[in-house]
Amino acid sequence: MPRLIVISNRLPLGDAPSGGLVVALEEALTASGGLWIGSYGIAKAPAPALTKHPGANFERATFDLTEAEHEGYYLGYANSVLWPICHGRADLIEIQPDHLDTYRAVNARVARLTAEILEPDDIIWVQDYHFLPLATELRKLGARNHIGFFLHIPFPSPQDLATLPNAAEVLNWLADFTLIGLQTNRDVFNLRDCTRQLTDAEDVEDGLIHLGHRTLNVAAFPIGIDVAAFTKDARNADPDDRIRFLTGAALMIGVDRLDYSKGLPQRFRAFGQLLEDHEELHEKIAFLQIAPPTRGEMQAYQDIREETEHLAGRINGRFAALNWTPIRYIHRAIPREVLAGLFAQARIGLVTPLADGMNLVAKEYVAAQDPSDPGVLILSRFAGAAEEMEAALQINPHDAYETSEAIATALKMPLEERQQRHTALLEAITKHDVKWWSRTFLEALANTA
Ligand code: GDG
Repeated sequence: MPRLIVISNRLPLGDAPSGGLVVALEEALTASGGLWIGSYGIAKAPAPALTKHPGANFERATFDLTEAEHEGYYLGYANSVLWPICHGRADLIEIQPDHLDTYRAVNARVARLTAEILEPDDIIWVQDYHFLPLATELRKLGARNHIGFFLHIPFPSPQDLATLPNAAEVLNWLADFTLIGLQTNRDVFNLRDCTRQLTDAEDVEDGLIHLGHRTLNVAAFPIGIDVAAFTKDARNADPDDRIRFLTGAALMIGVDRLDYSKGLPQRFRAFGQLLEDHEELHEKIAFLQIAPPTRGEMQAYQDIREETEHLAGRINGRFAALNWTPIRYIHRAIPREVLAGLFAQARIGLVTPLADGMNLVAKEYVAAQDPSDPGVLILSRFAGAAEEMEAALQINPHDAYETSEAIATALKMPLEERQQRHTALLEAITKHDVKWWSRTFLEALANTA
């Protein structure tokens, strides 16, 4: 079995409970004597070679970034240009030529560090938008290995990608990967459309796109969760960690990194609309929003935090009663087991991003439900998960009326309909769970010429 090398921006280190990607990849890494490479910390002068970190079932190795690289590669080109473009927010991009230079330079260095330890039959799997040029850089160094790529976030439309000064270059970078995995069919369509419109690619028969001397190999591999493990966490959750003092109100939960793509202000406005239109629901619903901080050093994230806090305060100020707080807003991370128990307790899971590659919270909420009395998932049509989770109550998150009426519908939904929807959703997330995702991608990569 060829050795698997995974490259991602962050390396899972320490004893923290395993994240989704680790669960997905551990088996293949362990079985193949594999290696995971990722960034570690900030250093004045990055080490000239990868640093090894023993202690896992597979090898782990890291590289450091300088302060300037963190600024230009991570905060700059990756998160102030690529992230907003991929989430339909070209209005937020901050184009700075030196950030692109730094992004290229970090990718070139990671390629060089990888090439130093690379064997000819290793299989490489690169994760996410931090490493778009990595295959190009590895090819320049002579690597002829199978190199796969998976994009966790949406692939932009041609109109959005065209706002990049180097749109054609980005598409050419991608063509150097052996196989490109995207979350949904919509993303595959966008990538093909971008390549046709923004490069001099040629279409050949069977829908194959040729770019220079290479063929673009792209397909959808929707990522999933470890359903059984999450269900178990939910069943075993400590009852003391649940919300007490609901005084008869049904719990509605939202869990999202505090990112502008997640649509928190729109969600809060929709909840305000519900309370405005449905006085009979006052004190009958309590909304818990958990929103751990992320990328807090960036202005766009400080703005979304301020807007969200302002709205929560306004809605509570307007509608709260002595024994009822409409919105509980928590701006910090909650332990995973506690989260699973809260999902189980919640009558409604509210997942309303404006754009999202997949959205695992939607799948976790479904996995946590008691099949004999399940809650209702309200899901944005713009989450990648909407393609598979047709049995959710799907809404347009920009429409506060539609969203608020969906909440009212969910609260009234009879048991039989809740069960039918839950059975269909559970089937969908079980069919494409996280192990299916990694196995299917790696098989396809091995079989791509
Ligand atoms: C990217 C794409 C794609 C959240 N808050 C807490 C917490 N979480 C966990 C959730 C879930 C994960 O973090 C978030 O995953 P999502 O999929 O919802 O979103 P992103 O972080 O934006 O992930 C996304 C994903 O990559 C995978 O491809 O689905 O579209 O944007 O597992 O439960 N976990 C704990 N405490 C929290 O407070 N313990």
